[in-house]
Formats: sequence, C-alpha cells, structure tokens
Amino acid sequence: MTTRINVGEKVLKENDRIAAEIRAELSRKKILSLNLVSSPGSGKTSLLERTFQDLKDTIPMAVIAGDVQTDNDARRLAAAGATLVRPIVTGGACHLDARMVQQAMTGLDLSCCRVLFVENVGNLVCPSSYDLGEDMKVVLISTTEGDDKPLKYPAMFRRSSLMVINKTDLLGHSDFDLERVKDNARRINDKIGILELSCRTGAGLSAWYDWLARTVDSKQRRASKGA
Ligand SMILES: Nc1nc2c(ncn2[C@@H]2O[C@H](COP(=O)(O)OP(=O)(O)OP(=O)(O)O)[C@@H](O)[C@H]2O)c(=O)[nH]1
Ligand SMILES: [Mg+2]
Repeated sequence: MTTRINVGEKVLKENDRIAAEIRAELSRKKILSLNLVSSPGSGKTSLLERTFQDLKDTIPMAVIAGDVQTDNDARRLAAAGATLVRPIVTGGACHLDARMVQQAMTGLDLSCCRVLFVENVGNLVCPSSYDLGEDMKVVLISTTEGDDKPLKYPAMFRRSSLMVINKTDLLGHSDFDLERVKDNARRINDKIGILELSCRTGAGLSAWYDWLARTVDSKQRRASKGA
C-alpha cells in the first residue's frame, strides 16, 4: 500500500515555521521587514538605491538581495549606502524561501538597523506563496508591464500591502493606464495602498519616504507594546 504525501504542503508548512522564527526575532529587535516583489526589471533595486542614497543618514537600513544568478544587485545596493547588505544567489530557484533568509541573517548584526528590506527574485508568481517573516509585501509594477497585471497575478496583489507604480516618466509611451491599474489592484485587494513614482526622475519619491518613515514608527510602537 502506498501513502500519498503532499510534498508542496509540507514544504510550505516548514517554510511558515521558519518565517515565524524570523518574524519573532525581528520584532524583538524592533526592525521593520519589507519583502519587495515584482516582475523582473520593475525597479526594485532602483527604488532601494534611491532610498539608501536619500535616507541613509536618517534611517539605518539593511538589505538581503535575492537573485537567480550574480550578486549585481547586492553590489549596487552596497554602493548606494545600505548599512548592511547580504546577497542570496538561488542558483535557479525562482523565489526566496524563509530558510534562505534565515541563513543570510546568520552573523548579520541587525541591532543597529530599523529596516530590513528583502529584494525577492523577479517573478510575480512563486514569491507570493513564501512567507519570509516580513511585516509586509510591497509589490512594484512598472508602466511598461501592462495595467492588467493585478488581474493576471492576483495572489501577489492580494498578499501585498502596498503597490508601487514605478517608471511614471515613461507614461504615454505605451497604453498603460494609471487609473485602470489602480482600479484593477483594488478589485483584487480593496485595502492595498498605492504610490506612483519614478526612480529615474525622483517624482513621487517623497511620498514613498513618508510612507516608510510612518511604517517604521508604527513598527517601533507595536514592537515596544509587545515587548
Ligand atoms: N525610465 C525608467 N527606468 C527605470 C526606472 N526605474 C528603474 N528603471 C530601469 O529599469 C531597469 C531595471 O531596474 P532594476 O532596478 O534593476 O529592476 P529590478 O526589479 O531590481 O530587476 P530584477 O532584480 O532583475 O528583478 C534598469 O535599467 C533601471 O535603470 C524609472 O523610474 N524610469
Ligand atoms: Mg533587482
């Protein structure tokens, strides 16, 4: 007689167990963790570069940068002034999982940091299923990708707390419609926050920085109450 084991379910259960450990550790240290997800090339690293350049003297921030190959992003982020940077090269996996993040955190002294960004592998499908112990997922979408993406990849938009629409400097060069993408995202997740910006021109970045500062403060307050 054979017994069927749902391997996928077991893997995700183990992932959730490790994610809970990460979440507890980061809460103890009062560190906000944001998991940045998007299609390849939407601008995750560009947004982090701008954020480190502009806020590095105000908010100490660490980043774990995941890629299938190369540590290009980690090197870009170190050059932009991130307090701490760790690359993860998945060697083929199309998403990060909690074990990879926990391993990357080993030996990383986060005590001086108030934010840990995790830049996930560019992919709108698989990363939505893996909890990395983050407080929130932030999904980026750029104006070159098509405004129907929230409808086509609903899990990612449903599980994200904030949608950042990047590359607004390129609006008008395709038929991407700003109002339509917002409407599509809200049809999937009526609580999703929305920001629009351009990492190229800097338009809209101040609203992202305000959101980040507010979210860091609220994490500090929640973590202090729980302590
Ligand atoms: N025009 C324009 N280009 C941008 C903007 N933001 C990023 N880019 C360009 O888009 C390309 C991809 O940006 P990345 O920041 O590497 O994107 P990513 O999401 O980190 O990519 P992966 O890590 O490979 O998934 C680069 O050539 C950037 O210079 C923007 O606001 N406007
Ligand atoms: Mg990147």
